[in-house]
Formats: sequence, structure tokens, C-alpha cells
Amino acid sequence: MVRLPVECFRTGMTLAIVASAAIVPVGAAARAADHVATMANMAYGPLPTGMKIGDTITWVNKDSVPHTVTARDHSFDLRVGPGQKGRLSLTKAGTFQVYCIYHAPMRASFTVSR
Ligand SMILES: [Cu+2]
Repeated sequence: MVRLPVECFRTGMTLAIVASAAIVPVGAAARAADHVATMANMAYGPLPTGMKIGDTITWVNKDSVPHTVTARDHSFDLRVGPGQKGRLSLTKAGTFQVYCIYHAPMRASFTVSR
């Protein structure tokens, strides 16, 4: 019972960070959108398209092992535990090659536009 408030607090912090990130005026991103990408059966699912700076991607790990969404250019490195979700804020434009540091065959790329 003692740990419950801590978890709630952490969740609140995460939501607050995402919310403030969405408010920050970044280029022409008028409306930030949240996109969803799944990781299942040791592979990235189809990645969203039409993403813009200011948007976020929620990565959903449906496997029973941890995965990462690690950028080849080292601009981000998201860890997503088994059965968990992780949110990535898209702060710059370009095409990003990503991989999982634990599972070499897991590779994908996605594009963020201005
Ligand atoms: Cu993995």
C-alpha cells in the first residue's frame, strides 16, 4: 500500500512532462498527435506515417521481454519493459533508423517532418 502513491506520482510526472512538451511551440506543429507503434513477436510492428515535430509515439511492448527503441544517431534511447508502454517525443525532423539493443534483428525506421 505504501508504494501505490509513488506509482501514481510517477505516472503524474510522466503525463505532466508529455503535456508540457506538447504545449511548447515547435515550428509549425499546430496540433500534436500521439501515434502508436507496437512491438510484438520480437519485431516492430508497422510504424506510423505522417508524423511531425511535436508529435509523440507511444511504443507498446506486447512481448514478455524488454525491448528498446534506440536511434542509430543516438538522439534517443527508449527502454520499454515487458507488457509496458513508453512515450517518445519527436523533437526533430528526419528519417530515424532504430533498433533494439537486446535483439539485433529488430530494426525499423520512421520519418518525422516539420
Ligand atoms: Cu528487443
